[in-house]
Amino acid sequence: MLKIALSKGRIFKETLPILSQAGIEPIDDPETSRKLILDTNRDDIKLVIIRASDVPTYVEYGAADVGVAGKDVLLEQGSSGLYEPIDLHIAQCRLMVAAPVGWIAPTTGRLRVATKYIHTTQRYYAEQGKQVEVIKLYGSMELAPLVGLADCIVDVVDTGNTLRANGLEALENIADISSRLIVNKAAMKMKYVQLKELIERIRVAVAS
Ligand code: PRT
Ligand code: MG
Repeated sequence: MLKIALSKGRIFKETLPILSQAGIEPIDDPETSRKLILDTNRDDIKLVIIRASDVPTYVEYGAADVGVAGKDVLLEQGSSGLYEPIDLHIAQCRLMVAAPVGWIAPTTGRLRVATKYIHTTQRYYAEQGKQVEVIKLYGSMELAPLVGLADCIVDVVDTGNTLRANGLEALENIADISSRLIVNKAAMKMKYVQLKELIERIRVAVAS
């Protein structure tokens, strides 16, 4: 049995055509079903539906053999305990610093940066030798500079519509983001034949 961990929403939607090309079709639709473990047309493969930020954890602990996770999540949580064999080129976006339009960074004092990517943000500024105060948020980062909680934010940006709607603009690109196939290291040994086959099918599907 192989378990594939996926999050609802854009990752599920964009992974579905790849799985389909690889010969895997879910029986239930996670957007309408309340089931968290979905059967597929293959009785040796199940899909496990979890929060995007929990996918690396499930795969690292072997609760799922493989998963699909955004590079933003992998950068933030560290992925040294995982194999990351394929860039799926889906759910693409950029991890960026954004601030109110016309904002000029102060030359003295500590910058206050609101984000859910606290480790990545800390690392980004540390590499530039800048001391910043990172404020951890769980969502709606765009609000923080508007109400004086922070000077700027670090968040993923796709169209930029959310930034624009809130009078913010992107200033610096920290990383180009896409979703990756991740694989449990022990499973790669124990279920080598099954996993190798799955990975190769997905590789072909992504290339086509
Ligand atoms: O469920 P949970 O809230 O824990 O997770 P999540 O919100 O991170 O999940 P989800 O499904 O929203 O995102 C999953 C992955 O998709 C992320 O980890 C990214 O790798 C990737 N991705 C790609 C994005 C976006 N594009 C994106 N635009 N994730 C989030 N957004 C947000 C962005 O932060 C902004 O607030 O969508 C909003 C709209 O973006 P604009 O620029 O198009 O307006
Ligand atoms: Mg979300």
